[in-house]
Amino acid sequence: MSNVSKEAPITGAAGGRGVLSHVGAFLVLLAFALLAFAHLSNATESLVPAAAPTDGKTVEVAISNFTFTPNELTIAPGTTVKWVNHDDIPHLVAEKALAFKSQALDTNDSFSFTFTKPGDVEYFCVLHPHMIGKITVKAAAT
Ligand SMILES: [Cu+2]
Repeated sequence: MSNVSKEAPITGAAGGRGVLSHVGAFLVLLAFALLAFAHLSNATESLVPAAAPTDGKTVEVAISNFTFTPNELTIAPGTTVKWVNHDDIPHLVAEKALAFKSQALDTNDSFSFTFTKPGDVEYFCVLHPHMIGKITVKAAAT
């Protein structure tokens, strides 16, 4: 009877694993830090003029915290702008020279106006005249 002895498998690499898992943990932490930073950057985004002209569509302007958002807007002729009041107090949207004027808008009330003529339109809140906004009506480039 022969006693065959098998050699144990070599487990030399085991020593290095601790270091690798430390590096891995560091990378995970770094990824979280980057994500958190990206999130903070988004939170500081401000009132940017809204994007592409739309034709024959309705674009919404939110009234929130005594601010029109977006407060500058470029649209194509034929676009309807719909103001929606998200505040707990009434607001009243009017063109600077009163070319249009809403009723007093309670919470979640809205007012819509369709802009047909190219040009700049400035508007404000009659109840809070420091609330202002601007709409540029401009035909899309062809
Ligand atoms: Cu107001």
